[in-house]
Amino acid sequence: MTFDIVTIFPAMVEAALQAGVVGRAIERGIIDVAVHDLREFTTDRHRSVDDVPYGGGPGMVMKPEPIFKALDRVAERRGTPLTVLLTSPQGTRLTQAVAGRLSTKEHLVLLCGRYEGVDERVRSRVDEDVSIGDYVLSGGELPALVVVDAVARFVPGVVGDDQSVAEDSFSRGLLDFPHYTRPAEIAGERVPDVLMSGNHAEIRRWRKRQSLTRTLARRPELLETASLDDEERRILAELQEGKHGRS
Ligand code: 4FV
Repeated sequence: MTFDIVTIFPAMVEAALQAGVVGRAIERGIIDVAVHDLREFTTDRHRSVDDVPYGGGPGMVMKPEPIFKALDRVAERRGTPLTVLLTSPQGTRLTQAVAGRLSTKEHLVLLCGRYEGVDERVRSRVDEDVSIGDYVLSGGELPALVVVDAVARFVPGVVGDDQSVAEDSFSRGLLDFPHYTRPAEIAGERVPDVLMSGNHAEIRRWRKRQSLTRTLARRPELLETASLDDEERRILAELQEGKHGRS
C-alpha cells in the first residue's frame, strides 16, 4: 500500500512520519509513504500556492494548477488506480470502519488544505473528502497524518501483533477495557485481582464487562452497531438490567 501526501509543509509531515509504528513500517518497507511539497508544482517566482477568493471575503484559497500538477506527478509515479482524498471538515467522518475500507486501496493520495480551503474545481480530481472531526484546523496535515496512522494499522505487519489490531477498540465497535501494568499498587490503587489471577477465562469475561460497561456509560449509541458475541450479549443484558452495575 502506498501513501502520497501533498502539502505546503513537507517538513512537518515528514517529522511525524518518522515516529513509532508508522515510522518503523516505512523503514521496513511494509508501507511506502511519499511527501510532496506543493510549491515544487508552482510556476511563478513567488512559488504561489494560494490566491484571493473570487467574490471577495476573508482569507485566501489554494490555487488549482499546482494541485493538478502534483496529482499528475503522483499518477506518473504510482500508476493507477489512485484514490485521492482531501482532508476537510466537509468530509466523510473518519471511523475505524472507514479506515478499514481505505486500507483496501492500493494507492492513497492525501491533499492537505490550508487557508480557507482549495479551489472547488480541485474536487474534480478528488474521490472523497475525509474529516477527522467537527472542528476547524489551520491545515489538513494533521488530519492526513491521522488517516495514514489509522489506515496503516490495517496493513499486515505494520502493528507487531496483528491480534492487537483485531482487538483494537472500535474494531468491533466497543470502547477499550482498562489496561494495567506494574507496579501492582500505586497511590493506594491496586490492580484488579482478576488480572493477577492467571484465570484467563475470568480475565476475558472481566475485560468484556469493562468494555461493555464503558461503552454503555460513555457511547451507548455504539452498542447499536457493535458486533457482540453471545457472552457479551449476556453481559450487556445483565448490565442493562443493572444486575451487576459496577463490577
Ligand atoms: C479538517 C478537519 C480541517 C479546514 C480549512 C484546513 C482545515 C483548512 N480536515 N478534518 N476537521 N481542515 O479542519 O479534516 O484548509
